[in-house]
Amino acid sequence: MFKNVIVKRPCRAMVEGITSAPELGKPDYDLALRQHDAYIEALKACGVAVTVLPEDEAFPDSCFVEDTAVLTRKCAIITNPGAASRNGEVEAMIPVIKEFYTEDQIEYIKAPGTLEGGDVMMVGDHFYVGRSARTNEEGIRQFIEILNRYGLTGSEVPLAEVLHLKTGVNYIENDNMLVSGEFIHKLDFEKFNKIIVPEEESYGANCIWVNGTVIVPEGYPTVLDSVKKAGYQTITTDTSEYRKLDGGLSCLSLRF
Ligand code: CIR
Repeated sequence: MFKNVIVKRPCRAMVEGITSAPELGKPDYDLALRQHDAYIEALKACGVAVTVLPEDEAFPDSCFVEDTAVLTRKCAIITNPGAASRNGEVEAMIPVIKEFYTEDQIEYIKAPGTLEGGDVMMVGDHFYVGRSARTNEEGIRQFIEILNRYGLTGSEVPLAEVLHLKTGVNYIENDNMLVSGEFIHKLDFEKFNKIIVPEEESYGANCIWVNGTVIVPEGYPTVLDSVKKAGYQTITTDTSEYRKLDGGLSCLSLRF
Protein backbone atom coordinates (compact mmCIF):
# COMPACT_ATOMS: atom_id res chain seq x y z
CA MET A 1 0.00 0.00 0.00
CA PHE A 2 1.14 3.55 -0.66
CA LYS A 3 0.59 6.28 1.92
CA ASN A 4 2.23 9.18 0.15
CA VAL A 5 2.61 10.67 -3.27
CA ILE A 6 4.77 13.60 -4.36
CA VAL A 7 3.91 15.58 -7.48
CA LYS A 8 5.26 18.83 -8.91
CA ARG A 9 3.24 21.38 -10.82
CA PRO A 10 4.23 21.76 -14.47
CA CYS A 11 5.94 25.05 -15.28
CA ARG A 12 5.24 27.30 -18.30
CA ALA A 13 8.61 26.27 -19.73
CA MET A 14 7.24 22.73 -20.09
CA VAL A 15 6.44 23.61 -23.69
CA GLU A 16 10.20 23.46 -24.26
CA GLY A 17 10.54 20.06 -22.57
CA ILE A 18 12.40 17.17 -24.18
CA THR A 19 10.42 15.23 -26.74
CA SER A 20 10.98 12.45 -29.24
CA ALA A 21 7.64 13.23 -30.88
CA PRO A 22 7.60 16.88 -32.01
CA GLU A 23 4.94 15.92 -34.55
CA LEU A 24 2.43 15.77 -31.67
CA GLY A 25 2.85 19.53 -31.21
CA LYS A 26 3.68 21.60 -28.12
CA PRO A 27 1.70 21.02 -24.94
CA ASP A 28 -1.14 23.43 -24.16
CA TYR A 29 -0.04 24.74 -20.76
CA ASP A 30 -3.49 25.59 -19.42
CA LEU A 31 -4.82 22.19 -20.40
CA ALA A 32 -1.76 20.55 -18.85
CA LEU A 33 -2.53 22.33 -15.57
CA ARG A 34 -6.14 21.11 -15.64
CA GLN A 35 -4.97 17.59 -16.39
CA HIS A 36 -2.55 17.85 -13.46
CA ASP A 37 -5.42 18.92 -11.18
CA ALA A 38 -7.42 15.87 -12.28
CA TYR A 39 -4.39 13.62 -11.78
CA ILE A 40 -4.04 14.85 -8.19
CA GLU A 41 -7.75 14.20 -7.58
CA ALA A 42 -7.45 10.67 -8.97
CA LEU A 43 -4.56 9.96 -6.61
CA LYS A 44 -6.43 11.34 -3.63
CA ALA A 45 -9.38 9.11 -4.48
CA CYS A 46 -6.98 6.16 -4.00
CA GLY A 47 -6.41 7.17 -0.40
CA VAL A 48 -2.92 8.68 -0.51
CA ALA A 49 -1.72 12.00 0.93
CA VAL A 50 -0.49 14.12 -1.98
CA THR A 51 2.39 16.58 -1.50
CA VAL A 52 2.18 19.15 -4.29
CA LEU A 53 5.44 20.97 -5.00
CA PRO A 54 5.42 24.34 -6.75
CA GLU A 55 6.55 24.66 -10.35
CA ASP A 56 10.18 25.44 -11.19
CA GLU A 57 10.67 27.42 -14.40
CA ALA A 58 14.38 26.56 -14.49
CA PHE A 59 13.58 22.96 -15.44
CA PRO A 60 11.08 22.41 -18.27
CA ASP A 61 10.64 18.69 -17.50
CA SER A 62 10.52 19.01 -13.71
CA CYS A 63 6.88 17.90 -13.41
CA PHE A 64 8.14 14.38 -14.20
CA VAL A 65 9.30 13.84 -10.61
CA GLU A 66 9.47 10.08 -10.94
CA ASP A 67 12.86 10.37 -12.60
CA THR A 68 14.54 12.11 -9.67
CA ALA A 69 14.28 9.40 -7.01
CA VAL A 70 13.36 5.81 -6.26
CA LEU A 71 11.47 5.62 -2.98
CA THR A 72 11.35 2.15 -1.43
CA ARG A 73 9.95 0.91 1.87
CA LYS A 74 13.48 0.76 3.25
CA CYS A 75 15.41 3.61 1.65
CA ALA A 76 15.24 6.55 -0.73
CA ILE A 77 17.65 6.58 -3.66
CA ILE A 78 18.26 9.97 -5.22
CA THR A 79 19.04 9.46 -8.88
CA ASN A 80 21.52 11.13 -11.23
CA PRO A 81 19.41 11.84 -14.34
CA GLY A 82 21.15 11.12 -17.62
CA ALA A 83 19.47 13.99 -19.46
CA ALA A 84 21.71 17.06 -18.98
CA SER A 85 18.82 19.54 -18.87
CA ARG A 86 17.18 17.49 -16.11
CA ASN A 87 20.16 16.65 -13.92
CA GLY A 88 19.70 19.65 -11.62
CA GLU A 89 16.10 18.66 -10.81
CA VAL A 90 17.29 16.40 -8.00
CA GLU A 91 18.53 19.35 -5.88
CA ALA A 92 15.02 20.59 -5.16
CA MET A 93 13.80 17.07 -4.36
CA ILE A 94 16.33 16.24 -1.67
CA PRO A 95 14.84 18.46 1.09
CA VAL A 96 11.37 17.15 0.27
CA ILE A 97 12.49 13.52 0.54
CA LYS A 98 14.18 14.34 3.85
CA GLU A 99 10.72 15.04 5.24
CA PHE A 100 9.85 11.37 4.73
CA TYR A 101 13.15 9.50 5.21
CA THR A 102 15.90 9.83 7.82
CA GLU A 103 19.37 10.92 6.74
CA ASP A 104 20.76 7.36 7.06
CA GLN A 105 18.06 6.02 4.74
CA ILE A 106 18.95 8.35 1.87
CA GLU A 107 21.35 7.13 -0.82
CA TYR A 108 22.69 8.72 -3.99
CA ILE A 109 23.57 7.56 -7.50
CA LYS A 110 26.83 9.31 -8.35
CA ALA A 111 28.60 10.23 -11.61
CA PRO A 112 29.73 8.60 -13.82
CA GLY A 113 26.66 6.53 -12.95
CA THR A 114 23.37 7.81 -14.34
CA LEU A 115 19.89 6.55 -13.55
CA GLU A 116 16.36 7.88 -13.99
CA GLY A 117 13.42 6.63 -11.94
CA GLY A 118 11.34 5.97 -15.04
CA ASP A 119 13.71 3.08 -15.69
CA VAL A 120 12.93 1.42 -12.37
CA MET A 121 9.97 -0.91 -11.91
CA MET A 122 9.23 -2.21 -8.42
CA VAL A 123 7.86 -5.73 -8.02
CA GLY A 124 7.69 -6.33 -4.28
CA ASP A 125 11.27 -6.24 -3.03
CA HIS A 126 12.75 -6.70 -6.50
CA PHE A 127 13.52 -3.79 -8.81
CA TYR A 128 13.85 -4.17 -12.57
CA VAL A 129 16.09 -1.49 -14.05
CA GLY A 130 16.06 -0.53 -17.70
CA ARG A 131 19.41 0.13 -19.31
CA SER A 132 18.47 3.02 -21.55
CA ALA A 133 19.85 6.18 -23.10
CA ARG A 134 19.36 7.75 -19.63
CA THR A 135 20.43 4.96 -17.27
CA ASN A 136 23.90 3.47 -17.70
CA GLU A 137 25.71 0.36 -16.57
CA GLU A 138 27.51 2.12 -13.71
CA GLY A 139 24.24 3.68 -12.49
CA ILE A 140 22.65 0.23 -12.42
CA ARG A 141 25.65 -1.24 -10.63
CA GLN A 142 25.44 1.41 -7.89
CA PHE A 143 21.67 1.06 -7.67
CA ILE A 144 21.74 -2.73 -7.19
CA GLU A 145 24.57 -2.43 -4.69
CA ILE A 146 22.47 0.02 -2.63
CA LEU A 147 19.39 -2.21 -2.85
CA ASN A 148 21.38 -5.23 -1.66
CA ARG A 149 22.56 -3.34 1.43
CA TYR A 150 18.90 -2.91 2.40
CA GLY A 151 17.94 -6.53 1.69
CA LEU A 152 16.37 -5.67 -1.66
CA THR A 153 17.32 -6.98 -5.11
CA GLY A 154 17.58 -5.62 -8.62
CA SER A 155 18.22 -6.80 -12.17
CA GLU A 156 19.01 -5.12 -15.46
CA VAL A 157 16.66 -5.13 -18.43
CA PRO A 158 18.20 -3.85 -21.66
CA LEU A 159 15.85 -1.80 -23.78
CA ALA A 160 16.11 -0.57 -27.31
CA GLU A 161 12.93 1.10 -28.46
CA VAL A 162 11.44 3.20 -25.69
CA LEU A 163 12.62 6.13 -23.53
CA HIS A 164 12.28 4.47 -20.13
CA LEU A 165 11.51 0.93 -18.95
CA LYS A 166 8.09 1.98 -17.67
CA THR A 167 7.22 3.60 -20.98
CA GLY A 168 6.56 0.03 -22.11
CA VAL A 169 6.02 -2.21 -19.09
CA ASN A 170 4.25 -1.65 -15.78
CA TYR A 171 3.54 -3.94 -12.82
CA ILE A 172 0.05 -3.55 -11.40
CA GLU A 173 0.46 -5.99 -8.49
CA ASN A 174 -1.12 -9.45 -8.05
CA ASP A 175 1.34 -10.87 -10.60
CA ASN A 176 -0.22 -8.77 -13.36
CA MET A 177 1.99 -6.83 -15.74
CA LEU A 178 1.06 -4.59 -18.64
CA VAL A 179 3.51 -5.26 -21.47
CA SER A 180 3.91 -3.64 -24.86
CA GLY A 181 6.29 -3.80 -27.81
CA GLU A 182 9.78 -5.08 -27.04
CA PHE A 183 8.68 -6.28 -23.57
CA ILE A 184 6.00 -8.71 -24.68
CA HIS A 185 8.47 -11.55 -25.20
CA LYS A 186 11.23 -10.62 -22.74
CA LEU A 187 12.26 -13.64 -20.66
CA ASP A 188 12.61 -11.42 -17.58
CA PHE A 189 8.84 -11.12 -17.40
CA GLU A 190 7.94 -14.68 -18.39
CA LYS A 191 6.61 -15.63 -14.94
CA PHE A 192 4.02 -12.85 -14.78
CA ASN A 193 0.46 -12.80 -15.97
CA LYS A 194 1.08 -10.57 -18.98
CA ILE A 195 -1.59 -8.21 -20.18
CA ILE A 196 -0.61 -7.48 -23.77
CA VAL A 197 -1.04 -3.89 -24.89
CA PRO A 198 -1.69 -3.61 -28.64
CA GLU A 199 0.73 -1.56 -30.72
CA GLU A 200 -1.78 1.20 -31.46
CA GLU A 201 -2.39 1.68 -27.72
CA SER A 202 1.22 1.32 -26.59
CA TYR A 203 1.17 4.62 -24.65
CA GLY A 204 -1.55 3.03 -22.50
CA ALA A 205 0.97 0.56 -21.05
CA ASN A 206 1.95 3.31 -18.63
CA CYS A 207 -0.74 2.77 -15.98
CA ILE A 208 -0.22 3.05 -12.23
CA TRP A 209 -1.50 0.85 -9.42
CA VAL A 210 -2.42 2.85 -6.34
CA ASN A 211 -3.85 0.87 -3.43
CA GLY A 212 -5.95 -1.54 -5.47
CA THR A 213 -7.09 0.92 -8.10
CA VAL A 214 -5.39 1.19 -11.46
CA ILE A 215 -5.23 4.64 -12.99
CA VAL A 216 -5.36 4.32 -16.79
CA PRO A 217 -4.71 7.12 -19.29
CA GLU A 218 -7.86 8.27 -21.06
CA GLY A 219 -8.26 7.14 -24.66
CA TYR A 220 -6.89 3.57 -24.52
CA PRO A 221 -10.05 1.41 -24.54
CA THR A 222 -8.38 -1.98 -24.99
CA VAL A 223 -6.05 -1.34 -22.08
CA LEU A 224 -8.93 -0.12 -19.90
CA ASP A 225 -11.00 -3.15 -20.74
CA SER A 226 -8.15 -5.58 -20.02
CA VAL A 227 -7.38 -3.96 -16.68
CA LYS A 228 -11.05 -4.11 -15.68
CA LYS A 229 -11.24 -7.75 -16.76
CA ALA A 230 -8.24 -8.48 -14.55
CA GLY A 231 -10.45 -7.44 -11.65
CA TYR A 232 -9.31 -3.92 -10.85
CA GLN A 233 -11.22 -0.80 -10.04
CA THR A 234 -10.09 1.84 -12.50
CA ILE A 235 -9.95 5.61 -12.83
CA THR A 236 -9.13 7.19 -16.17
CA THR A 237 -7.44 10.53 -16.48
CA ASP A 238 -6.25 12.42 -19.54
CA THR A 239 -2.50 12.98 -19.97
CA SER A 240 -2.53 14.11 -23.61
CA GLU A 241 -0.35 17.18 -22.94
CA TYR A 242 2.30 15.14 -21.12
CA ARG A 243 2.32 12.53 -23.85
CA LYS A 244 3.64 15.27 -26.15
CA LEU A 245 6.77 15.23 -23.95
CA ASP A 246 7.04 11.42 -23.76
CA GLY A 247 5.60 11.53 -20.24
CA GLY A 248 2.77 9.57 -18.73
CA LEU A 249 0.97 8.67 -15.52
CA SER A 250 3.91 7.09 -13.72
CA CYS A 251 6.34 9.88 -14.60
CA LEU A 252 4.19 12.50 -12.88
CA SER A 253 4.53 11.18 -9.33
CA LEU A 254 6.58 9.40 -6.70
CA ARG A 255 4.42 6.87 -4.89
CA PHE A 256 5.58 5.32 -1.62
C1 CIR B 1 12.12 13.50 -20.66
O1 CIR B 1 12.42 13.27 -21.84
O2 CIR B 1 12.89 13.33 -19.74
C2 CIR B 1 10.73 14.02 -20.37
N1 CIR B 1 10.28 14.81 -21.48
C3 CIR B 1 9.77 12.87 -20.12
C4 CIR B 1 10.09 12.09 -18.89
C5 CIR B 1 9.16 10.95 -18.71
N2 CIR B 1 9.41 10.30 -17.46
C6 CIR B 1 9.25 9.01 -17.25
O3 CIR B 1 9.02 8.23 -18.17
N3 CIR B 1 9.47 8.57 -16.02
